[in-house]
Parts: sequence; structure tokens; C-alpha cells
Amino acid sequence: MRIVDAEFVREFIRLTDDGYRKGWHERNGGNLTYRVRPEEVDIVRSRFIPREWQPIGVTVKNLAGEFFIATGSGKFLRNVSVAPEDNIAFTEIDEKGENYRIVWGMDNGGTPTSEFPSHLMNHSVKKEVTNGEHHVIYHAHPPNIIALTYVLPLEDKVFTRELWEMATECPVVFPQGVGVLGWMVPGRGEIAKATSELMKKYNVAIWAHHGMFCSGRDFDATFGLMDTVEKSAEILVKVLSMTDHKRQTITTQNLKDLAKAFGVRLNEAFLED
Ligand code: 2HA
Ligand code: ZN
Repeated sequence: MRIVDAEFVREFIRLTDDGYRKGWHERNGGNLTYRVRPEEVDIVRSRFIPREWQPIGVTVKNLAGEFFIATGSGKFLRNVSVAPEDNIAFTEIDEKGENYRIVWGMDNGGTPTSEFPSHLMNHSVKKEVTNGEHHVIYHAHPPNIIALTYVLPLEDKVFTRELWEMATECPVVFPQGVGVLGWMVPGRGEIAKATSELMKKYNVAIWAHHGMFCSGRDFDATFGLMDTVEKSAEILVKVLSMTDHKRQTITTQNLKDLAKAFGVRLNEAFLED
């Protein structure tokens, strides 16, 4: 089968289009990676032409031998659906979890996303803590969540509570809450490590003055999570634009009632007033 015809590749491409239309991917902003299932690798393996091994920059032992599809460094997500073979890197991780090689894509040269270390460290953590269930890591630049990082304290609890309160579905969609990092240089091992620490607890990590990382089991769940958090942030931006005082809100008791009704366990650390 042609790689671009495989269902998982088509879903990957659709997400980049959806994110672009949302306004989350100006220029080369944002990136997406997918940990390919072994049975999916088998469908397309005959198309692979492996290139030279390259260092990842971090070690991800539990991802040894895995395959990933990634958007390309410096590539515009707008162009992924237009020319997938130029803008996607299908990659293989070596047996030590230290090097990768491109096996398909990047036809006109290039490497996987500049945030490949962050993506792979997040995949590594998520593979472990979800028992292999999570396959997608998505980074975007949604404007409302970024705006909030200028006015809210950069604390997990403050962001989680504010976002939970902005729409009744939010606590159900991200019951663990969200993690927040202060400003850091992107594309490096330090930000990758700090983000992957947050990913041990959360499916959402917010980078101050930059954007957001989301993790999920499939493309729909991961995109839906980004979309829900960003919409909640948009509502909060509207509220804060009108007033610095909420006349009423979703209370701690409301949150507890919601958790009970929907059978979800909300992060206890964020349920104290
Ligand atoms: O350009 O979003 O964080 C890709 C990025 C870097
Ligand atoms: Zn970014």
C-alpha cells in the first residue's frame, strides 16, 4: 500500500489540516508525532528506504525499535496535506533508543520536527504510564492559552481550576488537570525533560508564552483535548476581558457532583478551595 493511503497516515494528515484551520499553526508553528502500531508498520514496510542513522539528542530506551511519523523541522503544517512526502518524516528508532533514521518522506531533505526530543520523551513516558495506550503527541500554538500565560500565575492548580470552571465538560475531558512550565528555550533536552515530567501526571502541558502539548490514545482524542482546553481558555479570556470578578462559577461542590455523576476521578490536589 502507498504510505499516504494508509488509514493512520490519512488521519495524521487530517489533524494537521484541522489544526491549521483552527489558527494554531502559523508558518512552521507546531508539530505532530504518532507512534505507529506494529501491524501498521507491516502494511507499509515494503515502501521504506532507510537513510543514515542520526542522534536523537536524548535517550528513549523503551522506544527502541519503534516507528514514528513526525512533521518535519521548519515545515509548515499547512503544507502537510498538499505534499505529505515532503513534509512528513517516517522514522525508525534504533535498538538503543539513541538514534533515529528516516525510512520514508522528507523527499526534498530535512529532519523530523525541532521538538523531536520533547515528542519522544513524552512518548516514552506515556508508553510507560498508559501501558502503551497513548500513541499521539501534538504541539500547537493556540492563542488563548498562550494569552493566559501572561496574566495567570504559572501554577498547575491555578490553570487547572480556571480551565475546569470555564465549561462543564472540561473536568470530564481532563480530570487529571494541566501542567504549566515557565518560559524555556524550545527544541532542547531541558524543555523535553521538564515536559515529560509533567506528562507523568497530565495529558496537557502548557509552555508559557509559547503553546501547548497534548497526549492521547488516537488522533481524535488528542485533537479533541487540545480543542477543549483552548476553547476553555477562550472563554476565560472573554470573562477576564469583561471583569476581574466572576459573579458565579462552577464551584468545588459542583465539580465533585460532576465527577460522581460521570464516574471520573478528578485530581484531588485541585479540589481544595
Ligand atoms: O516551529 O512550534 O516549538 C515548531 C515549533 C517549535
Ligand atoms: Zn512551538
